[in-house]
Amino acid sequence: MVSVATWKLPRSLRSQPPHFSKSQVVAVLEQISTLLMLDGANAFRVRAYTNASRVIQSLEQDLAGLAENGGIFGVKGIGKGIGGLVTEAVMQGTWGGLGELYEKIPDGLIQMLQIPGLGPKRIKQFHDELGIETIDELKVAAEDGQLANLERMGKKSELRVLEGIDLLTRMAGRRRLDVGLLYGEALENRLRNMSGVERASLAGSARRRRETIGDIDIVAAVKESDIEAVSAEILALPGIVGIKGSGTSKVSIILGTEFFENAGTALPSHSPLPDVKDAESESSSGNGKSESVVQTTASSHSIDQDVTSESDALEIPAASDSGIDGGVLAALGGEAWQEMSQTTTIDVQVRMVPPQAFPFTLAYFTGSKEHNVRLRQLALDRGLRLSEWGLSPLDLIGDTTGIEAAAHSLPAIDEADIHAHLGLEWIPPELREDSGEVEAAIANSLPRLVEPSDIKGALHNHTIASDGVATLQQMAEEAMDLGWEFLGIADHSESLNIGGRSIGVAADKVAEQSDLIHELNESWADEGTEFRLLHGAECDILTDGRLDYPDDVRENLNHVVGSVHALGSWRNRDEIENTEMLIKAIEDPTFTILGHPTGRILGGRDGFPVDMHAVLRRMGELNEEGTLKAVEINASPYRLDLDWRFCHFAKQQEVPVVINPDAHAPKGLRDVWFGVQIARKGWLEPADLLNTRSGKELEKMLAGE
Ligand code: DGT
Ligand code: CA
Ligand code: ZN
Repeated sequence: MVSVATWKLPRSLRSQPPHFSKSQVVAVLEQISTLLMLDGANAFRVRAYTNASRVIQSLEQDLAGLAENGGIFGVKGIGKGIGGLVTEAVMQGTWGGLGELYEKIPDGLIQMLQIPGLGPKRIKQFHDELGIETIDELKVAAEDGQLANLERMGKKSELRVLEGIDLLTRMAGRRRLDVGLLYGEALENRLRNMSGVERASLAGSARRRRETIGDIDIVAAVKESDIEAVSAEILALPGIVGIKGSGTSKVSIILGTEFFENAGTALPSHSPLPDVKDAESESSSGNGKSESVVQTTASSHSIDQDVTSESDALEIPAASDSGIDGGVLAALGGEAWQEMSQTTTIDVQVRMVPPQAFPFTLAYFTGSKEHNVRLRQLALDRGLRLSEWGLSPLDLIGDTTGIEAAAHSLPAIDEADIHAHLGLEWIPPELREDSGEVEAAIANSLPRLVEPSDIKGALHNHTIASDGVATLQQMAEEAMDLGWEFLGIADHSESLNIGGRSIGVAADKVAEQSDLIHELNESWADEGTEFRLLHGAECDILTDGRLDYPDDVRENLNHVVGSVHALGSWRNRDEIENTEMLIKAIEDPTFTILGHPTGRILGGRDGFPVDMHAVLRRMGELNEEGTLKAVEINASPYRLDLDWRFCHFAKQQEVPVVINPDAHAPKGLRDVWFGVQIARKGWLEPADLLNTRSGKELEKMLAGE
């Protein structure tokens, strides 16, 4: 169920002042004002804390200094009582009698604050009038119709509460890969910079690049004598909204968005895409306030100034003005979702292990479990015991286990050494799902996986002609900055409606866009720039399997991305019929690329039922007959559709795959990085993708030459 974020007063981890940082003090004051509201305190008292929190947040002077010399009492907006509280906290590390308030308010009420649209006042009302103390109780009461009868409520508000709970439940379980990596890599970097940490690496599903992440696993090499200090340093990180446990080898915490405040160099250091010029551009949607996990752009924008462009690698477009398309937002729950995404948290486990055990522990916690089981069996076949601590000959370890048995371990500096001891090539983490990688590693036939630097362009992107925010020229410039050779434009076809509004390009306007593209291409050719725009369209696949636009409109395009958008009808229809209709669309001679094949939105909605194997088999036949039919990996982290589980099958059927960012803004092009991760996870090599062709070659392929 819902990830539990209980509120606790922070404990000081220092032996002398300042005992707490400014952000810790600000967070506590903010929490007190909410707790007071839940407690029914008078409005003046509540406001005093809210104000104080804001005032201190924007203080230019050093808070520790002001607490020490009494200057805090002269700050406008800080009264005597709160001034005293802050002084005590900073100087002595205690919080007066506040503990009582924290104890008094039931955890369930705090958790209800995570329900979008629900504030302390309402929660208090439900508590006072119906005795509701948990989200589960609230849900029952709402389903029962009890909320509607309360004052200032009604059927509509009751429904909204239910929707909010539903949304929260869906989001609470797992996080999208981009969110997981943003947190995971930032934390990994922070750990690497801690003295006492010799090595640190992300493990678990995030390292394996699953499309969603349950919790973040990180392994750190720490000598026993340093464990206490490192634990303390981890627990003092900003943005910790809960501590689930802290022992001698493991720290389990819940991180919130404040983790990214002043993150500076802690942000991800690898550069997923070729270096790009700095991020001054359009999607700096300005509202630096709305830091949020899900809108990761926003959270990294506040720190853009002091980091290199490397960090925007993991950015996704802000949902507000430049970002995800309207359909995605609607599926996620619109504004309510945006609001909630700003308070989303993620669970993290950091495991500290002796340096010599590091590669073994990293391999173990990278998983997957199924993959681990295979490796352990392989070790046993060779008379070895593989564990998270080492790889030891059975005849030496006797009855000992765990770390004791590992005293006899074969040496390993990194995972490749472990795999070598087992007679394997090093297996990239993405492949460790026990889906044939062990056999391939034994046979020395692992694929040479595609890299972000292999990418030369992408084919499905939007401009202002439909629901994008940038012009052809702006999109092209961003593509060139990424070092690409081509960019395919595929604006929506005319019958597409979102929210009752047509957002597609009218059939009689398609030729205009064609002319513009032609002109741009000529000008680049004239100046000797090796770059071209390819003109396509994202044609709606209608429910009966026909494609939108008259035939002659489609015939004049470089490529046609066929996508299903009327998800409702397709989801309410049976799999066999969906499969037939999809295949009918694909068979249209103008059809080139199957866009977001199932329409799923991660954390939002499932795709429509379809026999993807049958679809890919048919596409394979059509390719064999000489017509190019490619399948898209939609690289938006909200979609990652085609699912990686079908990539290998597409490859076997010799269906070309194309990674498409479905960008609605220039920065959206960088989502291609996520598509590359999924392609790798699906065993794909550069030759399996259209993105790795030169612009010239691709143009010919699309023309059927
Ligand atoms: P998640 O967090 O649900 O997205 O998925 P993972 O893969 O990160 O799984 P998690 O966090 O439960 O555990 C991390 C890794 O630790 C997992 O991939 C493999 C390893 N592991 C955990 N439990 C077991 C186990 O019972 N047996 C074995 N062989 N490995 C395990
Ligand atoms: Ca995990
Ligand atoms: Zn699109």
